Amino acid sequence: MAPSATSADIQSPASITVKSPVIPESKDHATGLTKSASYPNPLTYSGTLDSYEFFDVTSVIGREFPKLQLTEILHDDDKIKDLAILVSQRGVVFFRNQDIGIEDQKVLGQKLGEFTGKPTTSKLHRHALSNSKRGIAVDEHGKLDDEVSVISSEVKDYAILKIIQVPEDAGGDTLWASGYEAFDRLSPTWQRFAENLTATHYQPNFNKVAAEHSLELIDADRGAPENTGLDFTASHPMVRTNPVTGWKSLFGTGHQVHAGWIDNVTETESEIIKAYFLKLIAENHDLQVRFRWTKNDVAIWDNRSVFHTATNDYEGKRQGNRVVSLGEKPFYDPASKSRREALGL
Ligand SMILES: O=C(O)CCC(=O)C(=O)O
Repeated sequence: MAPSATSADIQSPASITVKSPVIPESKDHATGLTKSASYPNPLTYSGTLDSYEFFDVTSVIGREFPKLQLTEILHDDDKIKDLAILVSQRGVVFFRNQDIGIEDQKVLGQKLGEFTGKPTTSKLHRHALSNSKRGIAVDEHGKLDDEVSVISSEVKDYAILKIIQVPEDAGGDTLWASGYEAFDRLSPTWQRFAENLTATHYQPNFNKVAAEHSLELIDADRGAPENTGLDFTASHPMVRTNPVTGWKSLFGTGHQVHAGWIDNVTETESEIIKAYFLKLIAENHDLQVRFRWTKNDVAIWDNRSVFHTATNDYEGKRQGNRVVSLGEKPFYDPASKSRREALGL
């Protein structure tokens, strides 16, 4: 999947400003205590959503609930927790023609992270650039909100995107690629190699766009205490363990390292590694899922373990609201398993 031509903010926000990969803090649900000296245990889906009609869009990524309204389950904590686990397992989950409003979209975003043990200090993301200062309302009453990024053709753990206007012509699909499956496609030798790499994620476009258009970037209080500053660089493990599933995912590739680099190798080696990992997610269409939006559809995905891009192939107006729940600092647990290994595939 090639990086979007249009988007300066197509990022995993949790991944671009955190300073170093460390063992995460996580909340133990049994004791309510925060533990920082060990890796979290994966969570188990309890089956509370099985009574709703659903289908898997591909074998490795994507599930759709064609009839379920998110507002029906919003106040059922067991179902929301199960939903978060499903999103982490399937990468992205789709819902059609949703009546959820922006305030409930925010409640959902925060709950998805909280119920799966995100640090208590991680809230909803406030995007450095794509925030209320752009003056784009999130609803019909003209409401401006820093915790919502308006995705507009006219002027990103869990991300919830509701598309409220689809292009009148056609197109504007979104594609997601599975980082779990990308890791599983590597040879064992390259898997061990990747597990020992870190990459510096770097996003120079925010400062560039801000300078070009005389915009002010938010440099503090972007939803988590670590998420500050305007250099937009962070070194992260190349292979990230998803704390919810416990599965390994290829992480340091795609748009977020386009301007970045692989640490501790030569520049040439860095470019070769980046190019190969990008090829892996962009050219294997059988680890991707493509979603054709209709009005008021919602997609929820886990930015720790999937890559995504919009498709800029339409003429008409397209608009949506995105809420992102910030998670933990990226980490790699050497004892974690690949998805295929964990599922016995
Ligand atoms: O517009 C889309 O389809 C995707 C937007 C996007 O990149 C995001 O929400 O992070």
